[in-house]
Amino acid sequence: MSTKGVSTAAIVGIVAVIVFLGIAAFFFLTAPGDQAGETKTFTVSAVEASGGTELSFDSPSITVNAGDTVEITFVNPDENSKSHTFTLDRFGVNTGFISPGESKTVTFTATESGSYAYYCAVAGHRELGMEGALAAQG
Ligand SMILES: [Cu+2]
Repeated sequence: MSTKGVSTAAIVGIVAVIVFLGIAAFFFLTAPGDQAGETKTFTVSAVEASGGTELSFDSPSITVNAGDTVEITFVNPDENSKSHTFTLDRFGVNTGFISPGESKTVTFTATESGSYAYYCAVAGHRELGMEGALAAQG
């Protein structure tokens, strides 16, 4: 009987610890998430300079919170002469080739914090400067 009494106390103690850890984990895990989950919108334009020998994005960096829904409108202005893309491999984003005068909006969720490169996937364009970084904070 006394053996059973000890084991019952042990079980109650273990359950109490598990409940405490569960509550602690709930607050630890949900607190950062409260700040995420917003929708952030950006417009990124392709820039051609020096007769097309210097290429870039007008927004070389984009900052969001991890968990945010990110909506990017990629614009290839009419005055440009080449097609371009907005490609961000980590989150499976690719506008495909966008001709001068056209634009395309892509939407994705920045599911993980970190810094992720985006670039133009047309051969040679990334090397000429068409790259940037998306920072997902948190
Ligand atoms: Cu390009």
